[in-house]
Amino acid sequence: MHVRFPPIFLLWMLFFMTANAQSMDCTGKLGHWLFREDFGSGTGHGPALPPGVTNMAYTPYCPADGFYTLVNTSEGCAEESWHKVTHDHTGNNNGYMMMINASNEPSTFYTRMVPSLCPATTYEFSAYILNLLKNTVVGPTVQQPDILFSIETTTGEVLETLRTGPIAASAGPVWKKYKLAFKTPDNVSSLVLKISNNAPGGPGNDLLLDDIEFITSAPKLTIPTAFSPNGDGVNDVWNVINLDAYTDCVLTIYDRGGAVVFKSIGYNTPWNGTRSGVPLDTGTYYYVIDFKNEIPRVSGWVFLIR
Ligand SMILES: [Ca+2]
Ligand SMILES: [Ca+2]
Ligand SMILES: [Ca+2]
Repeated sequence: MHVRFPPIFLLWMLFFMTANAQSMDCTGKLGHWLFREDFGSGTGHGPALPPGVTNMAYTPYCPADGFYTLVNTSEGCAEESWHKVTHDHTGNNNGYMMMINASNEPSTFYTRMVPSLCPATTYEFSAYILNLLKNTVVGPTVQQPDILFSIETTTGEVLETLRTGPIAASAGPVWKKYKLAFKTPDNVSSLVLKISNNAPGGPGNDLLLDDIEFITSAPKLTIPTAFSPNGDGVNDVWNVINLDAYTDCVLTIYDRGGAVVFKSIGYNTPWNGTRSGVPLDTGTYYYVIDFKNEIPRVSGWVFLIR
């Protein structure tokens, strides 16, 4: 392959690039979505959740206090005070979301075992919440949702929590993403997610929940834009931090003429500025990192200084 690249690399020289990508799973393969609850799709109200997932009561109608349902629209429910939400979080017109009208007592409204996690590994949990209440609904008794996400072991040990605080009502419908990172203990591969409402029911405290996800955490690459393989012991190799975690990745480095000067599967041995053992000249070189999965490629320029 022979490609000429524009000399825009100068702009990047003193900066570091970073890229988010997913980490390995237990077997050394790069990770994917581990768990996703999107509540399915269909017409009309969706079915009740499986036993044990919620302690709220199911209704195939607009939920009163203490009830939940699955809907693909909020149309027809409390239109005076609730936002009209005509599709789920991902924009799927038939996609369901969980519609919750909080119970009078604060309660855990979603509990789910998340199996098949790797021990001693960092994960990211996220979920989307929409406060159904219009901000024109005011009064001393009006409540806003105040949600607690809790990641626990199967024996109830709390690993990490995130509390939203009162989610302010807005003029129009707004999905808010909440996320937290946590690390599994050494010998733990199943966790429990609990989502609780800390505020009482009654007027307000009505919400939509959608797209609950667990993904392997993204070890951040730090990519130096320059290195100096001159044997002085300082920056003599191109040390792309965390790239060695991506054992399947393919790193290819080209000279300005587009010829391959270095290629590596994984990155156990950092590039030392040579081509087949012959030192390369001072100059800019172009790199492409292909993770060999759904993570987008990363590319850019690196400056070799002698
Ligand atoms: Ca959905
Ligand atoms: Ca309510
Ligand atoms: Ca050096």
